[in-house]
Amino acid sequence: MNNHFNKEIYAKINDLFWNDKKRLAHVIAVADLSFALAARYGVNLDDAYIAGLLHDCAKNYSWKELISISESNNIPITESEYKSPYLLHAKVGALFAKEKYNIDNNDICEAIECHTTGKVQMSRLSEILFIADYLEPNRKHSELLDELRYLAFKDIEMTMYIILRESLNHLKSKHLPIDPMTEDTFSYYERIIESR
Ligand code: DGI
Ligand code: FE
Ligand code: FE
Repeated sequence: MNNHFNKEIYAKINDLFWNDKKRLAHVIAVADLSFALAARYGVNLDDAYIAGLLHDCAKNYSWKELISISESNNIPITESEYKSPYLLHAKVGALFAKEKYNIDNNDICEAIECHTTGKVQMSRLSEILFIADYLEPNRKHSELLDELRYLAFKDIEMTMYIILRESLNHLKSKHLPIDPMTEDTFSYYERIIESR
């Protein structure tokens, strides 16, 4: 019988977030939703579950720490990441997945690396993680969430398009700096939707 529950990584993530039960609940929920979406879209189930558990493994670092870890590991920092260093938790998370959690799987690391801004030509696994991060059941930041929770299982590209559109609108309304990667990813899905 197949057992997709990864005890070792689950235990490490429990230890990592021992004093942040909300974050722990979030990553477990992202893993569960990623697993379900992976089943729907024919993506490796273990990769999706592990990517979900690990995607925020660098979230508990300060902005200063994220910058210094990036610098000392030759992770290039963009202008936008200097303005909003929390964005680096995605790139640093991918590094930690490899080095601290021994994930020797580029698909998982790539999905973690682009889980906050997205990127042009994302893999299905990356799309799944991005969507699960936005839609997991603990999230309540948008009126559209329930509609998107149904849509995610029907039309993954349209779901990406709407999430990116909503995120950009949110960032603009709060006058937050926008990472060019987020804009490029939005334009990429906009083109896909328009060319249908
Ligand atoms: O780590 P999580 O909170 O679970 O989720 P996440 O990694 O998707 O990060 C969400 C935050 O990232 C949210 O507050 C919006 C922000 N974000 C996404 N794209 C951009 C961005 N922030 C800036 N400044 N610019 C972006 O383009
Ligand atoms: Fe994150
Ligand atoms: Fe997250």
